[in-house]
Amino acid sequence: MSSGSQIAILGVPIDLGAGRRGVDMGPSAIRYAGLSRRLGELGYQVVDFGNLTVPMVETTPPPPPDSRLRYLEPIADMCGRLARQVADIVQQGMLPLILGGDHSLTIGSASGSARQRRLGLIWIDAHADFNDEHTTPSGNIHGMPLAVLTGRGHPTLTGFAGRIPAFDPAHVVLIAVRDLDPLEREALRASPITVFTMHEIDRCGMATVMERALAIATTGTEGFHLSFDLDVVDPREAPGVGTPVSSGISARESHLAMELIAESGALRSLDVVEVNPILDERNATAQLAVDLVLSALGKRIL
Ligand code: EXY
Ligand code: MN
Ligand code: MN
Ligand code: MN
Repeated sequence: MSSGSQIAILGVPIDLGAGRRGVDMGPSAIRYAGLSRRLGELGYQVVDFGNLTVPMVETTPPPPPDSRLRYLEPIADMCGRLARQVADIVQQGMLPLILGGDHSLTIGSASGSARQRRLGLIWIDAHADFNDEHTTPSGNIHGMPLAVLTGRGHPTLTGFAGRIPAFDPAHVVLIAVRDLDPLEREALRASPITVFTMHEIDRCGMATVMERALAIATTGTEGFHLSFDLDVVDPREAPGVGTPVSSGISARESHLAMELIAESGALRSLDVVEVNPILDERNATAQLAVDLVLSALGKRIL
């Protein structure tokens, strides 16, 4: 992706997939932090498509208390519309930059980006998001998108890429995970997905992990989709997230990951999700999200 190319911004203020309200304000907080202006300063042409129309919790019938797929229908509808719009953006030769909103949206964004091409997937997140309706402890669909995209998901949520799975697990990498549910852990260990937990990052360093991850996501593919969940960053530096987990990666490690992604030249689409500005008095987390997007799109210190 070189500057001068066109970036298509699309907000998805969904929070039905999460267990806590607030991430629906993520797209506004990220725009407020100066995303378009700063992308323009980097030399990109920016087209802001506004926000996808999504249902609100206040106007959506609540799911049964014991539901293991909370808000399944409205989330599946959102994902279908999002996948179509992202596929159109790709067809127009622009790079999709999707702003969340909870992580369920990536079922649609990544599927839409992969519709006409075989992509790898790099998932940077404190969580694996690898639950399905049989393993979930919460029923929240933001804990399931990686399972759905790699073929383990409810039929209503799969197929938005025009094939199942949307991504070959052999080209999928999960980075910086540190919070796994017991049944989710078993499923992940049995999966071909490559997992670099916080332990591997501590032992080998982010540069080595990213070099290995980029090789997996780009060999035999036409590039990759990046899904970056802001809760991967240590909550002391990114407090404004929906599901904070202690002992995360630093903002600097996050920048290094994004700078190496930019250097690969293989980034085809990205989403930044789970920004919850009500938990953040200075909009610092949204500001970090913008800084990291710029690093992923080629901003250099020197
Ligand atoms: N693993 C837990 C669940 O499935 O409910 C928590 C998931 C949090 C997901 C956030 C978006 O990363
Ligand atoms: Mn996530
Ligand atoms: Mn997460
Ligand atoms: Mn292959």
